[in-house]
Amino acid sequence: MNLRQPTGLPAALLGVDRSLVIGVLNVTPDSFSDGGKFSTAQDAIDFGVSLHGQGADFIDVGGESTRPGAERVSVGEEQHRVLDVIAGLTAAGVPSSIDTMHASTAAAAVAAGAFLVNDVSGGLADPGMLEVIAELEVPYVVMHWRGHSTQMNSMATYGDVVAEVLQELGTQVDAALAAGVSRDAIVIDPGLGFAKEADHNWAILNHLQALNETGYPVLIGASRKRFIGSLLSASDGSVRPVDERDVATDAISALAAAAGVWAVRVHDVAGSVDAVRIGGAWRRGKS
Ligand code: PMM
Repeated sequence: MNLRQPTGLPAALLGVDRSLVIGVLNVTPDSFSDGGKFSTAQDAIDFGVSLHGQGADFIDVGGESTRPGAERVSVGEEQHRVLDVIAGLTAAGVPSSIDTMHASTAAAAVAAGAFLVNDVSGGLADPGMLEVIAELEVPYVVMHWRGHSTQMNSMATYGDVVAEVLQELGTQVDAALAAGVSRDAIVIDPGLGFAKEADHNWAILNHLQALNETGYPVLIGASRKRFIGSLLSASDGSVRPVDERDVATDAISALAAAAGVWAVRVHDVAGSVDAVRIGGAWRRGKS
């Protein structure tokens, strides 16, 4: 099927001919769907190992919540949360990535065994990030981003959201290339829910082909997000609760895989593992 892949993947992932499933492991007290879940690093490691056992290709470890309104955490606190977890996953043979906007956390996480840096600010939050990524020579997720969680809701204004996200992502990618990041290491992500209202997210999902046409592997993070909950509101108008959004997330994983994305980032791994296989067969027209 020849889905695009960044360079620098662990050997076990190189030959995988379907969209990858990334398991979310937030070691935070306040993430919107899974905050406060672990009381020790070992609990978090065990959960990551179990997600891998369910078929996650790798585990994305984050120590700073990015839910709308979230306050920043210090670099020290972030590293205290994530580094032992990454080291533990690495020791258990589970590939991991680090979800961080801090260059020093990216470097420390890679030293602890992470093979990819997932930066939801796409290089915009920490002026040192792009140089560090260029030095580390790891795959790097550049996500479309307009501002921090405390302010991003007020930044969700677009004329043509697809064109503007592509154009702004292009600027972020150009900055990464100018800093020496290899073109082949870059993954792009439209940043669903980040400075985007529900219909902005749906418009982007309706145009995944335009993201693919950039030539970069595409990552989609829709899992359990509010735009799913609001679409599936009950007749009394109440938004579908976060823990009842996994079937809908699986549907998005199938459709994203059918559109040829490189990876989906999800909380419910087992459902999306099935979903990307369905989407892959749909795309190929054969099993
Ligand atoms: N979303 C969240 C966190 N990290 N990373 C990428 N690349 N793309 C996303 O859409 C994304 C992300 C927020 O969701 P969470 O709090 O459930 O992790």
